[in-house]
Amino acid sequence: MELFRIIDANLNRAREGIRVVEEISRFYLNDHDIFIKLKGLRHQLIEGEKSLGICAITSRKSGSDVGNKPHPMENVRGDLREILEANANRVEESLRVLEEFSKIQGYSGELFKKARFSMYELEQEIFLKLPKPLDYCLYLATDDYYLKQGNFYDIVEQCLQAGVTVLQYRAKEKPAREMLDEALKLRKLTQQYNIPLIINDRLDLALAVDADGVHLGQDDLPFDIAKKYMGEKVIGISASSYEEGRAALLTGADYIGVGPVFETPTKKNANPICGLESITCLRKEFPTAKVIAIGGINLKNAAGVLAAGADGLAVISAILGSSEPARETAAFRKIIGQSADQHWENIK
Ligand code: TZP
Ligand code: MG
Repeated sequence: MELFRIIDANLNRAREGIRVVEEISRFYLNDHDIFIKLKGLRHQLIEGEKSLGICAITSRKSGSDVGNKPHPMENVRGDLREILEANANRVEESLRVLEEFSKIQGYSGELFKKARFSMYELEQEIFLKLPKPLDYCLYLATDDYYLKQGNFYDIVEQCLQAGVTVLQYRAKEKPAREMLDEALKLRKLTQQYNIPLIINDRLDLALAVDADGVHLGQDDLPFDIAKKYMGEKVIGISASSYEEGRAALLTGADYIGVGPVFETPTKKNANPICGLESITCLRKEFPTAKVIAIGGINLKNAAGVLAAGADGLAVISAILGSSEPARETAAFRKIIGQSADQHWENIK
């Protein structure tokens, strides 16, 4: 019975989707109200099946279902919002199918329609409660040399306006007080533009200025200690090879900065260049990890770095050393946009 197979498949799909969303509300949000509403929705489906007066499971033929192969994108979920979106869509679509086909069975489908609208609302409610994932695509870091320039903060502001998505305060060889002053200025600017601020090396400073995250090198405080103080804030780790990157991701780093990928004029005593291969290997092994490339990145090599699998470009001199930093920033964003379009084309 084709009709019953459709109803069975969509009841299952809706139940499964609701269950996934339920787990987000229960374990990530600890939100009892939403959890109960979702549970109620699942029970409504049982009522719906009863109203149809059928026992859909008897018509199931999963093995011979021509549509039982998963879509390749089902294996890729970057964050909680993507899981929510995919599963809420699944529920909403299934409910629509149930509504339509139950009419053939002589049932109004009203219950499924109501459930669908409840799901739209719940999806939005949960979405707004989930933490916004960081966009690492253009990660600008500072350096002592540029910090000394008289118009430094104006330049940073222009870059934030032109499309920098994360700012890292990175300064070496400076008294803590001076670093605090500089970091506070950047904190103010980044808050104004709603851009996350990450502090390099120093956990104490990250906490002192209430930064969005800290970036730790291999010789800085270990991840576990930083985690104790940073809680849900971002912890990034530097990696100069595939092995270091892998270890950092397995430890729990929110993102890794891999490099130097090319020769860099900025970092003294930098590790030997690690090339793009390490990025490609890390991307293959950790499809959803945030892998940011650093070291010698410029407008000429940016597209290649992204094609190798980087989620973001961490840049110092190409932007801050440019005669027109804002224009350079915008040019980076253009390349990043084109690479993203290309990426989706390749997946299609
Ligand atoms: N870590 C590895 S390379 C590097 C850091 C901090 C410097 C990157 O600067 P630039 O000017 O973008 O090469
Ligand atoms: Mg460091």
